[in-house]
Amino acid sequence: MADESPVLVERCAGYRVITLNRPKQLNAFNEAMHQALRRALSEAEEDSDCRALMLTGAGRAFCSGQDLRERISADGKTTVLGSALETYYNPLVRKLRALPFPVVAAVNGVAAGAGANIALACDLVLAARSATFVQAFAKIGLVPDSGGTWFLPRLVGTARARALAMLADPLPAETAAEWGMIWQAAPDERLMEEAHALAARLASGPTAALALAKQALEESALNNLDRQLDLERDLQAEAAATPDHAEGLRAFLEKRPPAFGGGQT
Ligand code: T3D
Repeated sequence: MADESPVLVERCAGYRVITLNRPKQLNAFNEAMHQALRRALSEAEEDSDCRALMLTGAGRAFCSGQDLRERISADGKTTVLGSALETYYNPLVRKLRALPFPVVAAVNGVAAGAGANIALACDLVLAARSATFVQAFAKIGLVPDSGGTWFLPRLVGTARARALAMLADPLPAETAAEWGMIWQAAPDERLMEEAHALAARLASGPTAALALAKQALEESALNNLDRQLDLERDLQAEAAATPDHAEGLRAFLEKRPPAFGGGQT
C-alpha cells in the first residue's frame, strides 16, 4: 500500500530526500503537509550527518501550491486567509534560505503557485525537461507569494517577472534554465539520478563554507558593494578557521581530492 504521509523522508549518505506526497492533488499544500514538512526540515537541521537536502514531489507534479479545495466552503464562499502566509509559507521560505547546508529542488513536474516559488527558494533548482513553472496566482485573483515577487525580478529581470506574474502562463523548464531562473533542465528519465548526484556532491563539500556562501549571497541582495566586501572579509575569516579550509589546502598541495568533514571547528 502506498505511504499516505503527506511528506516522505529518505535518509541517504550525507543528505536527506524530502518528497511532497499528495500526488492526487499534485502535492498541493494542506495544513498536514505544511506541518510534516516543517518537522522534516527541523529534523534534517538537527542531524549533524545531514549536509544537504533534496526536495521533490511524488507522482507527476512537484507541487501545485495551496490546496484550493481548502479555500472555498460548501456554500461557495472563499475563506479569508491571510494567516496561512504568516503561519506556514513565509516561515517555510525563510527556513529553506537559512538552512546551514545546500538545498536542491528536483522539480519532477509542474510547480505552480507557492509550489513554484518554494522551488525557487532552494539553492539549486534542477528540473525535468517536461516540468513547467506557473505563477498561477493571477488566474485565481491573487498576488504571487512565497517570495515570488522577490525571486523573480532578481532571477529573470523585471520584464520577464512581470509577464510571468501577470500572464500566469506555464514556463517550460528549458526556458527557465535559459533565462537563469533555475540551474538546469535534465532529461526526465535522468532527473532523479542527476539530483541525487548533485545532493551527494554537495553533501561531501565544505558544509560550513557553503553555508557562509549561502549567507553572503542572501545578504548581497540588500548590500552595496562596499558593505558586501566587508561581509566577505568577515565570512572569509570564519571559513578560513574551519578544518575544511586546512584540509582543502593540504589536498591541493598533495594533489589529491579533499575529504571535507563539513564542520566549523
Ligand atoms: O490561500 C492561501 O493560503 C494563500 C497562499 C497561496 C499560495 C498559492 O499557492 S495560491 C496558488 C494555488 N495554486 C494554483 O492556483 C494552481 C492550481 N492548479 C492548476 O492550475 C493546475 O492544476 C496545474 C497547472 C498545477 C496542473 O494542471 P493539469 O492540467 O496538469 O492538472 P489538473 O487536471 O488541473 O489537476 C489534477 C488534479 O489535481 C485535479 O484533481 P481531480 O480533478 O483529478 O480530482 C486538480 O483539482 C488537482 N489540483 C491541482 N492543483 C490543485 C489541486 N487540488 C487542490 N489544490 C490545488 N492547488
